[in-house]
Amino acid sequence: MSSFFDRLKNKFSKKEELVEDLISIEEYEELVESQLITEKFKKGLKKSRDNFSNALNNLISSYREINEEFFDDLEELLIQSDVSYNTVLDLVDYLKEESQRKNLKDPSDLKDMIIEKLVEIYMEGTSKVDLNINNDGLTIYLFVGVNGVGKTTSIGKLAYNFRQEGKKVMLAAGDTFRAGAIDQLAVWAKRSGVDIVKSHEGADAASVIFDAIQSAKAKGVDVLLCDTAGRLQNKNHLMKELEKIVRIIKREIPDAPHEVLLTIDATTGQNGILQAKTFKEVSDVTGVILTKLDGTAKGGIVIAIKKELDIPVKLVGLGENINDLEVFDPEQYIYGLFYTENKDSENDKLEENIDN
Ligand SMILES: Nc1nc2c(ncn2[C@@H]2O[C@H](COP(=O)(O)OP(=O)(O)OP(=O)(O)O)[C@@H](O)[C@H]2O)c(=O)[nH]1
Ligand SMILES: [Mg+2]
Repeated sequence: MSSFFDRLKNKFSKKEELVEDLISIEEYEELVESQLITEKFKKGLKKSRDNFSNALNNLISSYREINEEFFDDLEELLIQSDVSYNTVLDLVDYLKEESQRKNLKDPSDLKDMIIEKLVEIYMEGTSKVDLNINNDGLTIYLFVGVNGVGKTTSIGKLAYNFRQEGKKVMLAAGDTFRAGAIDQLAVWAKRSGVDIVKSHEGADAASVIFDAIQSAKAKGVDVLLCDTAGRLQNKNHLMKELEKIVRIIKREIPDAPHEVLLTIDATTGQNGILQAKTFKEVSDVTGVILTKLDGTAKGGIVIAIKKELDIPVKLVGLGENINDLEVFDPEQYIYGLFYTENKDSENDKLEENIDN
């Protein structure tokens, strides 16, 4: 039987579909679109992939046989990639048992097993979780998180994505706290070609969002994206402000906010997880946006979020450009993390042929 990873690879290389010449224009466009997304995941996860694959290859080639020391080094490597501690212990226990059971001696025999077990741990009960949309009227998303994680940037990118889908989008400048925050959001509104409701620095954030909801209703907006100030979980007055914002949104539309998206900077690693845990206790977080994956070599953080926070990752930031925000797809992610360049060169050639 082919391994999970082989099956994944077949799925994303789509060779069979390419050779079948009778596909409709819609199917063709869908195929090209899905390959573009695959490319983005591959590119955005390059650092993590290089780091992990290289380190794993080095480790494997530096040991002649499987022994305790090898497992210690492997543990360290995985922990450094931000796979959570408990997951690493489980994984290494499993490898020890399997290598004894199958009487394996050569470390290279463990390589596929490590990757496949990581995939299995991650995929346990996981599927792609779509963003919650209110089909009968206004959809409201609230963006929360500590300072500098990428809330405002993600709003700009998501606004652009929704616009591309033909939705009418509005932004609410609910960060009235940090100097320059309102202007920054206004720049994103312009870039993505959507409306913005704003007030002045120091204004009451909840009242800005209240005004935005009124305006969005009046103008028949589909999606309202609400920016908020970056706040540390121990700053009480900012946490109270967040509660007030949620209260006001609910008073206007009882089912809203349809998503409370906690933004986490992937480069902060385990620290980001700790912040997020406290955050989760005070707000009703419905999903995570994991930003700056392109800037970290520690893509294992996705596994830690799954295991320790139990909140679905809904969106990932794979770069700084407007089209670098993608809906999180566990299979695309795993593929981007583990695929190897050489084996795919055949597929790249096929892609070049499509482009020409
Ligand atoms: N490389 C990369 N950079 C990103 C990504 N997302 C955001 N950034 C950068 O991160 C920095 C901070 O982003 P902001 O959107 O201002 O973060 P914020 O959470 O709104 O920050 P505050 O408003 O200060 O709390 C900016 O320089 C962004 O360009 C990403 O996915 N990849
Ligand atoms: Mg911001």
